Amino acid sequence: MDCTNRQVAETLRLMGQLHEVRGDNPFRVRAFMTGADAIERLTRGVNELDLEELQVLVGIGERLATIVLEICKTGSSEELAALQNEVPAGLVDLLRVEGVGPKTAGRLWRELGVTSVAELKEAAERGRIRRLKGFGPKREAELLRGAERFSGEERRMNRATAEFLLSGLAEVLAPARYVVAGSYRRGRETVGDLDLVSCESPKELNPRLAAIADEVIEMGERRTSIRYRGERVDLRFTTPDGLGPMLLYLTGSKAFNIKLRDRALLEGLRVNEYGIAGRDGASLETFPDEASMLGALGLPFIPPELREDRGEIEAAEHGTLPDLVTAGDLRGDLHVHSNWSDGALSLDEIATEGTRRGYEYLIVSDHSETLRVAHGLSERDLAEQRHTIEVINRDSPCRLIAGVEVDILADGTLGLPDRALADLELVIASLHSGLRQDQDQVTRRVIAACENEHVDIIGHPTGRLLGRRKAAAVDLSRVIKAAAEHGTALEINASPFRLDLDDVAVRSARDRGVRLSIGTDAHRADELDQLRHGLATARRGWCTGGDVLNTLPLDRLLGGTS
Ligand code: DGT
Ligand code: CA
Ligand code: CA
Ligand code: ZN
Repeated sequence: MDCTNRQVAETLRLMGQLHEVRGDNPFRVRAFMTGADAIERLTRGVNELDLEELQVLVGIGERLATIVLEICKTGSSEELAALQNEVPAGLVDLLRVEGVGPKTAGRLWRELGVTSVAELKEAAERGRIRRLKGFGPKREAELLRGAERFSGEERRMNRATAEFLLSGLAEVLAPARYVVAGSYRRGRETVGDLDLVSCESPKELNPRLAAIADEVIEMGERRTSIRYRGERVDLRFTTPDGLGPMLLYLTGSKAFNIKLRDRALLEGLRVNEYGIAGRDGASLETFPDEASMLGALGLPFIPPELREDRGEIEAAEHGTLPDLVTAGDLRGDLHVHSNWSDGALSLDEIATEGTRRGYEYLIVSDHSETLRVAHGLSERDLAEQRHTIEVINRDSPCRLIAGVEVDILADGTLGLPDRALADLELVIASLHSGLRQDQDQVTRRVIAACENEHVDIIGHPTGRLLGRRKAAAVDLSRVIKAAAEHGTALEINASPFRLDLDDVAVRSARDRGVRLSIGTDAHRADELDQLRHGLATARRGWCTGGDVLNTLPLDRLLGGTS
């Protein structure tokens, strides 16, 4: 199993949290947490290290190093399985509620028997929490608010978690063939549950799923649902000649399916997950793939990212579907941090990683000095960095672009003087502070950045962190208008924890002629692979190659935007 450093770190963190929920030795809890941090900071892939290297390079003890090896190999560990067995699954959810740390979760569980968010809410409503030692009515109200807010979006997985679970499933299901459907396949920024379609026999797959399930929700010949690492996985069984309709159905979205079904009904056809039947219900026609099924309905293939009933069926009818941007169109990554600020990679390593990926260019966009927590760079640092970049560019096939991610300060000015910005090849301006300002104030700041002649891109325009921090109250329609007017690009930050702008905003930006810039915001090598998440969001926003800055050749990128 090919775990990324982040995945291993997240697994260790989960183990640390579960230990803490149990009230285990605080030193053991700390060991998991500091081990996780160290692995995230590693510049090498944790997969490549052996037991001894792990102890030396990561600075962890032998016991933890053994667990890391086990996670790398199997995606999980026996100790984690034992912890999950003991701690109710709902407690992991509870940890995601604002105001609930592992200690609180553990006490709520042991002292009040609370094992889920719903039970937390109930306990708070009944005034049971205020009676716990050290809690009180104020804390109770805070927890109640947290539990109430923990709805919809916050319960959804980000794409990194979804992919981690999918790689675990791939491991146990191999060599069986199956297709991932649902919102994951449509490229949604967050995923409620995982949906798979397989043509293999249930006899073959069901026992393997049962073996890894936290809980079997349903298990049968046609469908199986399990809970795996706390998340739901739905699998539908079909045959190769019936794969088309099943995949089309399970990919959704629901709104798309309903529109497709209603449209077919007008022509006397009945569509379901098994195929197309005449109105009399006579014979059912099956299809081996989606394209042939859509063709039978008089439609061309519609890319999954568009299937949201946002006009794509009408466009398909009229032959006006957009020619969506593809991975092959992207020439480079437009948001990367180096070890000059808070990244792990040296400039040399960034150039090597870019070359390895076949990129034409990679930006180096470190923070400006106003962002102290990230060791931001001063005007002088940037000049020095620029010099190093020029030396590397002499013999690097992948050209480094001298850029910066400058702060949009709370008063609307930028974290570096114009003089410094003018010396750079590409400037990203981002909000990192004052995210709670009122709508007008925060919107004016972003617009002022759009208006600055040196700013090329607005980075992660709303500042949201999926499931963790709400977007700032930025009025995107005003920002889009200003960006169109001044030729400023808006970023699709490709980090699976951000995906900011989102698909809907991307669509309205491109409709108004604003270019989108896809940047991974990578701080480590493995994060450079996040570009694909940003690409999915661009495609969901109906972007063609021409709408995306990263498709421009270097000379046009630098000449045309600054
Ligand atoms: P999620 O899991 O909330 O991120 O979103 P989806 O789209 O993966 O939704 P899910 O897992 O509930 O269902 C998978 C697909 O199954 C969905 O995209 C479309 C189809 N589907 C589910 N429920 C219905 C329904 O009531 N009617 C129709 N026509 N299709 C449905
Ligand atoms: Ca789903
Ligand atoms: Ca589902
Ligand atoms: Zn940033």
